[in-house]
Amino acid sequence: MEDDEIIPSPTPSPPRKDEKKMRSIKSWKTVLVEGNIGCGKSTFLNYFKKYSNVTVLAEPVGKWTDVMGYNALELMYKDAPRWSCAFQFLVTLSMLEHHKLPEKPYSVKMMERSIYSARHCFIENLKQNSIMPDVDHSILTAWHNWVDVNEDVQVDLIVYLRATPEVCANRIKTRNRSEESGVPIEYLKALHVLHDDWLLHNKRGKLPAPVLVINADKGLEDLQQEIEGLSQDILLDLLPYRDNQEEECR
Ligand code: TTP
Ligand code: MG
Repeated sequence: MEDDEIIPSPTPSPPRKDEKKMRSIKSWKTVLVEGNIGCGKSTFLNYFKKYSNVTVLAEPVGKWTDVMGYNALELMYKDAPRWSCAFQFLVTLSMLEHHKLPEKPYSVKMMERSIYSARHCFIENLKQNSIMPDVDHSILTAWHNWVDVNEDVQVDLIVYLRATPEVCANRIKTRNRSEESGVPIEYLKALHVLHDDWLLHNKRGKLPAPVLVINADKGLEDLQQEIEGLSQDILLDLLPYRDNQEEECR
């Protein structure tokens, strides 16, 4: 039996009226920044903070390390079979909060990660290695299926910062987040394969948006020029949306 069949998916409800309207006059876009732990997502996002029409939504790791005084990230690393389900619910909630933040007209929302990488990389890894109990996985999957069907999560571009696991391991070591001190290279290798399967090889179903792959083995400082060009593309690309809206207003 497929996991997805264990708990039946809910009946889809029609999109809300205002969501329909927003879609027809879309003047904003959402960009996801994805890639392995330590590949440089936060550094990449920081670069875009200087643009007034870009809203940068960094991953709220601080919230995950203090849930009413409990460090959920640390608990997950110390005892994944016990805590990974709770932790992944927390991650998914954080991501959904970011996906659903109201958009500003003529702006770009850039998010570190998404509900998609939580599902297709981290939860998938926990399942493939039988770390998360089946019942936990089934409930989490049912919840993700419900979101897929009922929430209007729009994405326009995925930037995949692709770095080799060894480079990520070095960066994790340098930044020294205490919870990650025991992260083994095998874990990074497994996540690397899962990111590739999802974003390069289309093994996890239809992608929500086109993927732009950046070789992140080079330090992002060395990629400055490439990122500069990319930022112009991302920002200028809003113009067609603006034209569409003007057309509709006529
Ligand atoms: P990342 O989401 O990869 O963020 P990062 O800040 O480490 O990446 P970068 O250096 O590129 O900015 O991981 C944050 C931590 O949360 C990491 O220890 C892995 C963990 N995590 C999960 O366990 N499950 C998840 O679904 C996600 C998104 C993160
Ligand atoms: Mg980060």
